[in-house]
Amino acid sequence: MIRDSRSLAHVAVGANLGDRERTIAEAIRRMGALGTVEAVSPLIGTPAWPDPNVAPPYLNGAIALRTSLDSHALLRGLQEIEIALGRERPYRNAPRTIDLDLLLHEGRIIVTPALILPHPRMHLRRFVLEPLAAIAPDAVHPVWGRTIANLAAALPPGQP
Ligand code: PH2
Ligand code: MG
Ligand code: MG
Repeated sequence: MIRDSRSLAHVAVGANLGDRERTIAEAIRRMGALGTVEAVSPLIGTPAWPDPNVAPPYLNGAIALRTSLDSHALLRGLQEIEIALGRERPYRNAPRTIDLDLLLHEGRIIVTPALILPHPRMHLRRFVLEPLAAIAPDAVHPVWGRTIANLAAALPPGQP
C-alpha cells in the first residue's frame, strides 16, 4: 500500500441564515478543491450560542479533509469558500450563511495572528465536539492530550 503523505484536517461547519443545508452541502462540495473530503458528520440542529433568543438556530457539523495544503493555505481556502457563499462579518457572532472553522490539522500547534491551532475554543463547545466526535472520536487534542470523545463526554450538562 502507498502511504498518503497528505495531512488530515478537521473543519467545523455552522450555518444559521438562509438555506442552511444547501449552503453546507455546497461548502463541502467546494472543499473538494482543497483536498479529499474523507468524512462528513451528521448535521445537528443547535440553539445559537450565546443567546438563542437573538439569533436563529444553527446546523452544525464536522468534516475530515485530507490535504496537501499547509495550515495557512487551508485556512485561506476555507475563508474563500465562506466569502463565495455570502459570508458577511458585521459583528462578532453575527448570524452567517456559512462558518468554516479549522479545528485540527494533524497534531499541529500553531499560534500566529491569522491562525491558532487547535481552534482555541473547540474544547468548550458541544456544537463543535459532538459532530467532531461522530467522525473522529479518537483524534487527540494536541494541547489537552485528550481524545475528542473524552472532551465531548466531559462537557458539563447544559453546556452548549
Ligand atoms: N458559532 C458561533 C457563535 N455561536 N452557536 C451555535 N449553536 N453554533 C455555532 O456554530 C456558533 C454559535 C461563532 O462561530
Ligand atoms: Mg465558529
Ligand atoms: Mg469562523
